[in-house]
Amino acid sequence: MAHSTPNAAQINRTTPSSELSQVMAHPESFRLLYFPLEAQGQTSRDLLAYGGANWEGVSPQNWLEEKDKTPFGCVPVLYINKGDKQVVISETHAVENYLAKHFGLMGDNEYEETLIRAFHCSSATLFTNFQSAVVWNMPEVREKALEGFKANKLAHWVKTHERHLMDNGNNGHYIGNKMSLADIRTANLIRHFSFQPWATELMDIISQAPALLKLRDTVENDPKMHQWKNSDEAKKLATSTMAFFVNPFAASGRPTA
Ligand SMILES: N[C@@H](CCC(=O)N[C@@H](CS)C(=O)NCC(=O)O)C(=O)O
Repeated sequence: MAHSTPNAAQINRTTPSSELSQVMAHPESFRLLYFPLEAQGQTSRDLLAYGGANWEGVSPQNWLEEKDKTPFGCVPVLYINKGDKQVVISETHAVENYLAKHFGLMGDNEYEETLIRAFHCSSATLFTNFQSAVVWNMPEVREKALEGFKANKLAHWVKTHERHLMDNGNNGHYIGNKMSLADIRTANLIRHFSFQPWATELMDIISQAPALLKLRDTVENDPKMHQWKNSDEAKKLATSTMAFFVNPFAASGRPTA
């Protein structure tokens, strides 16, 4: 979709922060800038869809030009609008935490919120571990890195998350009996593995963890999530994500050897 990226290289320090906070508390619409892939942008999209927000997802048209208009030179970036005011926030965790809190997905009290942040952090960290150790590693060492990732980081994540989910009654949620940011992040992580060229071997490991599968299914079968995932936009993102990760270097212009 054509759009122009506002210049948010500098954080707004002229408008009183109390006014900007009001924009965040009572937003009229959102725009999320991310590449046309699920990956690191998908949890924010899911949160916007789940929350029934007035939002649109846009992709960079000319990334090299737009990069310097973002706060940290990377996406996702969330533009929050109210009247003629706009708040721009960046960094995945900041965006996801804001959206989740705004849509009531951070538990019922500080203890639950902290646990949700912990589960979220654990799954988000495994995602970045996987991306740097395997996906973006040099092609000649990738298979070996994958073996290490499966045996160590992934095995440990599966073991600990499965235990905590079982302790919560294997009800498809990390905390109590309701959806949270952590549930959505983990469902996306599992989905991310299923989009990889090594999906079968990664999913073989996760398939041995029934509570993790139950969580994924609970998130995906939630009526609001199901409707969003079956929209043309979401289906297109799933297709392009799968195609992208067959050879991520092809799109980035780095060596493919
Ligand atoms: N620390 C950032 C990292 C985000 C990130 O790595 N974004 C990637 C896409 S997944 C990006 O913008 N890559 C383009 C670039 O670095 O030029 C966050 O957590 O949001």
